[in-house]
Amino acid sequence: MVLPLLTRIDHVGIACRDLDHTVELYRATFGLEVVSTEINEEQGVREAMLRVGSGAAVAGVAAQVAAGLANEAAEGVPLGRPAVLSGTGYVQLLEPLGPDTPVGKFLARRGEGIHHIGYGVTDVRQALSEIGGTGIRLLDERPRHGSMGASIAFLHPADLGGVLTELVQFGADS
Ligand code: V0V
Ligand code: CO
Repeated sequence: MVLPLLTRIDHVGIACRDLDHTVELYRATFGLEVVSTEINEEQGVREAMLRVGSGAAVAGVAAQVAAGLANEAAEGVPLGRPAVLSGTGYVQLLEPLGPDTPVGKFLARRGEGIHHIGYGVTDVRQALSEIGGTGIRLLDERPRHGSMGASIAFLHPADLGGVLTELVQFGADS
């Protein structure tokens, strides 16, 4: 097994009642732009992915660090936190397709807010096998179709401290 199984934070899923309104809120407040909008019937959602961070800016900071400049001088990033300097993540805004869907039920029970966290994995099938072997309940025994062509699978929140957890693999046939 290659550890750790989780390679990055891919996205934070946020339940909302009105996708268009919430997209506009994130654009007006943070300047975030939508890179993908999809309807996923199987998951019961209309969802938008908003990219946080850009490859160019990350590369710029990384180059400064590689050149030996103090991190504090380069963007005020403290030393010893390379994760801050690399990678791109997403905010996933989720509007339910109906009340009897995962996000519809969540909204009725808890209201708007953070619904799940999605972590990158190298091989979602392998990760499911490894994680299932630890006794954590798998909500998906096999990968499903996710946003932007990813293969995804969910783990039960009751076994993970109340956090609905999603595994995300890009570049696989799901
Ligand atoms: C429900 N519960 C949650 C939760 N949703 N806890 C933490 N985070 C959540 N998001 C708790 C709820 O408070 C109850 O706890 C208990 O689970 C049962 O609630 P329920 O309303 O009766 O719901 P269930 O059991 O029918 O379904 C809950 C699960 C379901 C998590 C099993 O939502 C599910 O299978 N979700 C996975 C699929 C999904 O969420 N898809 C939408 C995102 P107490 O009160 O009993 O303690 S799609 C997506 O992210 C995509 C496409 C992508 O990223 O590409
Ligand atoms: Co998600």
